[in-house]
Amino acid sequence: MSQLVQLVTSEFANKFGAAPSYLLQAPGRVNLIGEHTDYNDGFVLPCAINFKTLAAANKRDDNVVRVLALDCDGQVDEFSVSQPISESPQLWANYIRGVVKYLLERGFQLGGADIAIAGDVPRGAGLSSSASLEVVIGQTFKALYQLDISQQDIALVGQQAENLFVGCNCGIMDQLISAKAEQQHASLIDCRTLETKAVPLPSGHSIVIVNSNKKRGLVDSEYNLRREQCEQASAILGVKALRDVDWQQFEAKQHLLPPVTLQRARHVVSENERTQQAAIAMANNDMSRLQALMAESHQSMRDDFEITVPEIDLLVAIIKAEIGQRGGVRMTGGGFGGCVVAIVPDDMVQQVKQVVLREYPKRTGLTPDVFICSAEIGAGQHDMQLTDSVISAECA
Ligand code: GAF
Repeated sequence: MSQLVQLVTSEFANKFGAAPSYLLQAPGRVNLIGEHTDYNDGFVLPCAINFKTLAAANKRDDNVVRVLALDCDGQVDEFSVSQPISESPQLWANYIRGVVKYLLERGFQLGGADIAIAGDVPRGAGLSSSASLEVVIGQTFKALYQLDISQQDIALVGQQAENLFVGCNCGIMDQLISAKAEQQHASLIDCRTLETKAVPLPSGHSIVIVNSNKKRGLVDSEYNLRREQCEQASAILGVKALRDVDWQQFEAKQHLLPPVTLQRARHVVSENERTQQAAIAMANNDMSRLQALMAESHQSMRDDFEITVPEIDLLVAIIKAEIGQRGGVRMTGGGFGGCVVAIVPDDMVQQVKQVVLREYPKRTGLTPDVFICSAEIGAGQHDMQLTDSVISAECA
């Protein structure tokens, strides 16, 4: 049994006085390309990773939900599904309350539950620890009360909780990939239709994620501001969303946009095209094309969308200098710190790791975490006995 399974099941028993009958999991994710395109109805290319949130759970006979958060100093939240669900002063608890509230609003009949939660998705790193928490809670109530709800709808409920209850206007990418990912594949997601297409990862390459450990500031306010700027651009261009503008149309109409809005729109329009091309390059194992697209994506996030920070640009430069044309690297996630993702030839992984561990601290005073990741399956039941690959994932 893995350490994480051991922790969550034994602490569940200590707290609630019985062994859990259910164990659910939902993974974090890394986005390979397609940043800030999801809320513009565009395209993204993420995969789920071998870091996840686990929930051990039992049904209760009453309407009380009790949640033990093992990653938050064992704090407990308690609320009732038969009373209006209000905000908790504990931030983590609102992800849970929000999901339950919107499940109830969709008409699902829920009763009480005892739940213990623990995970190993690095928090605040842009690897979707929040989405994995929302999705595992949706998954838990689906299992406990045999809800007839699709993985897609669990993702939508998670997004609703984050938008309306927690207050971050995120798109659908993180929840959808956590709920629906396929093993050893990335997913090209059309965020308008929510259609997903599995894309095999390039053979002979590994996904390397480096957490800059640069503390992220103002993430939600800057994120929400970017979203407003994109909406302003689509209003001026007379389209429903920036997804509806291709590069030619953008070039013809860009003079209508004020300077900053123009930059934001240029990122989104070009990123949508890059993302679709990257899916083709990946399926064809065309690494030289993929690396060029990832490099352009990073540049666009740095110069037009202005969501990178110097530490992230430095990590990208260090890795790029090492892998050259043989792999791709870019910032991943919402921005303002967090992680970079690299697709690295297997025979260069250790070398890249060593260079990052040597050079990055020297030049920033920060210690990075290097994760060599696999692409994992989306949320569902977790085998109580299974040895968890999460724990054996290689972490620097
Ligand atoms: C965050 C959001 F939650 C996603 O919806 C997405 O917009 C991403 O930032 C940027 O691509 O992870």
